[in-house]
Amino acid sequence: MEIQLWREILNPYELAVKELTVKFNHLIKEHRQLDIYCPIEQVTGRVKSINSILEKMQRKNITWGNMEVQVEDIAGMRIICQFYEDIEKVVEIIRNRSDMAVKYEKDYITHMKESGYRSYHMIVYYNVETFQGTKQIQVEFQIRTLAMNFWATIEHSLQYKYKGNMPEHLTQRLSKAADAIIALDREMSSVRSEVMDAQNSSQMQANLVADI
Ligand code: 0O2
Repeated sequence: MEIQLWREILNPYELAVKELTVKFNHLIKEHRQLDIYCPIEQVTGRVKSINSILEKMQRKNITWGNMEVQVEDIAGMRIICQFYEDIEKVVEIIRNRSDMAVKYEKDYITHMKESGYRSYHMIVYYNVETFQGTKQIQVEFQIRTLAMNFWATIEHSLQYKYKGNMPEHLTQRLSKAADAIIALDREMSSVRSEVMDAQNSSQMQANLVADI
């Protein structure tokens, strides 16, 4: 397919990723200004690469006519939380938003993938305004803790390096590391209230200094 046609297809997805990045960052800012603990630590977004879209279409036997319906993660948002408990709060925020509607959710936290991957996925419908009018697109949200993200980032790089043929010893080490991530998230949850207190008071101090 011509590059110009790809641009036309991907443009609304780029707009959606930009808009959603601004919106969720603004949410973080609002929490900070109100001195309220924010369940969102960091927000990133990306539009899937053309190669990655083509690879998925081939792997899942997706036709051109069905591409925008069946490739649900052309627009991808990643929301990183400090604590395991924050994930549910973010999920609720997304469920309750009026600018998106949930298509379905996949809980890879309760149901960890065989690889050890853990994350909460939500596919949502989102409207963007283009010069041709309103276009409804799908966006995949991945919500996970800092620790889960650390594991997924390293594992993703190794998957890329070994192109799906990861040596068994590495798979086993990643599986052990996934267990360690579960333990780490549990440990951090157990000190959550103390950490939140510390962050609230340092935020209050920062605000006091800013007010002077
Ligand atoms: P990228 O670079 O993030 O775009 P699929 O898994 O693609 O066959 P499905 O069912 O649409 O099909 O998606 P799934 O498994 O619910 O979620 C796909 C995305 O979740 C992946 O996107 C990854 O970002 C992430 N993911 C899923 N499983 C794993 C895993 O075992 N390890 C890591 N590191 N990430 C995972 P893409 O398209 O792979 O890549």
